[in-house]
Amino acid sequence: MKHVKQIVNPVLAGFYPDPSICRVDDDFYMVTSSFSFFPGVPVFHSRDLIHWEQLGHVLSRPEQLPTNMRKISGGIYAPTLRYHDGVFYMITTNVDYGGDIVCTATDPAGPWSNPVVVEHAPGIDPSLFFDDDGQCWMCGNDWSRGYAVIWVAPFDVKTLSLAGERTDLWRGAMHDAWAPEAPHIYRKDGWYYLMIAEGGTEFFHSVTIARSKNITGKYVGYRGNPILTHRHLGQMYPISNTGHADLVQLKDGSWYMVMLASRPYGGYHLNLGRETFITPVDFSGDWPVVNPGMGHVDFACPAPDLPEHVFPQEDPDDFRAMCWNYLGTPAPDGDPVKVESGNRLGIRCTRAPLIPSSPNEGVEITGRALGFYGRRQQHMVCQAQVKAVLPEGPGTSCGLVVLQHDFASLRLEMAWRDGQSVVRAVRAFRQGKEGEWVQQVLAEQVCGQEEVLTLCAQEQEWTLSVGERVVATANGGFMGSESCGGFVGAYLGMFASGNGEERQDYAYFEDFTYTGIR
Ligand code: 6LW
Repeated sequence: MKHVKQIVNPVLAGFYPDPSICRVDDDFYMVTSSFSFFPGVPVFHSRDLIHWEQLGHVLSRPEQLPTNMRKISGGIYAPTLRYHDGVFYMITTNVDYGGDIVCTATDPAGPWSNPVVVEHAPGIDPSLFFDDDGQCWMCGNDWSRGYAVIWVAPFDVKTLSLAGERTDLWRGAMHDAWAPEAPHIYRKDGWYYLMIAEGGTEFFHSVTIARSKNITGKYVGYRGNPILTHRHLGQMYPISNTGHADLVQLKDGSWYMVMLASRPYGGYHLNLGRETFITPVDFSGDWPVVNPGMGHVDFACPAPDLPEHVFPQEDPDDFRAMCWNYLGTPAPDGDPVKVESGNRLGIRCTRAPLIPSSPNEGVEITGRALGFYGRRQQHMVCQAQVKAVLPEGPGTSCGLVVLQHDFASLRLEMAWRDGQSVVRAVRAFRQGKEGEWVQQVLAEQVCGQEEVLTLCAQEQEWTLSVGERVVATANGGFMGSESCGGFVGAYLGMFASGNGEERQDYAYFEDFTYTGIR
């Protein structure tokens, strides 16, 4: 019996939503959304769809990625990655600065060009399609008329601009479908296939498809829509929210689909955010059949018949690794973070507090990065630990945080009280969907100026410790994106702040470790 190699899902664990994939000969490349985190749009590479390495980021220079650090789910929405005639194209939307933008590169590892704004392109989720005659087309969704519709227009790859009128193509499979978005066009057997997401990126997410003999329509929906959803499996099914998919055809003619999905745990809580999954597709007939014989995404699926290619992996605990992000855009020299070595960094005590006390505090601080440096939480059972050194002087604070949103985080914060250094366990949350933002001190203890801080999660049960002492425990369910909204996933990171005063003092952090169990 021939051993069939397996792909283990998620192939990108943690906050890696809205995946887009393309193939160039024997190499697969994939990008995901990144919102207000910097660098933006991570780029991944595989040769077997099993093993993936990160090559870098498309938006790796501050001038490429203006963001507002107080709009964590703003910035970069869904990207599309395509290749044509020696050039890679990444098109996405910076919802806070410019709208739809395109970057190009001849090497997906970079350098990538500075973004070019696509003028007069409405909506989000732009995609590019190169037809057999070399004509490029751009599609996206448009909400400007009070309802959402998928559109297409000719695109000039020399000027990176729209080169003709937009044509409305489809409003989705369901009557009055909610949020038709994430369009991609494919050409097969003389047909143009338009695959989209609809139902919204949460529990009702789905993938639907239509086709036409002409790229500008008329598109007719597949009677078997949706071709993928998990909404009928219930909220406790271990893989949820499947949608926002992209297809890739292999050299042997077979097809695979990448998509976002979430893993609820400790109840319907999506703390890890939307992750990247993959599954085979039978597209040998008129319409694609996702994971034939099963019809939904699973934690393992048959890998393609390709030689396995394992990549050397970076040490993710090394502060220079590509998994580390700022929230907001740093200065060209990296301020407010200075990475001194793989296991030591300083974070300057900037004016902005880690967590604002209200939605309006600090929003004017744009074009800056928060005094924060973090990496995605990728496991339900995990631990983050770091040695922290609190800077001198009243008003400074620093620590270790698990952050989902301005109003959804748990932190261990070292600070000064009456000349004495103390450590607080603080739960920041919002009272209901629209309520006030609260920072609840769960416990406070005297501590030294240098301490080892630990955040440990057993699913939704968090333990916050200093050295060998447990400071507090808390349930993390409130940090699920289903509860606090937004499009990101939890980060584990270090922070420092001058709490309203811009200071040149630095907090220092050493020997960070992240241990992920499952
Ligand atoms: C993405 C769109 C979506 O652009 O969320 O809800 C946006 N659906 O497809 C951010 O992930």
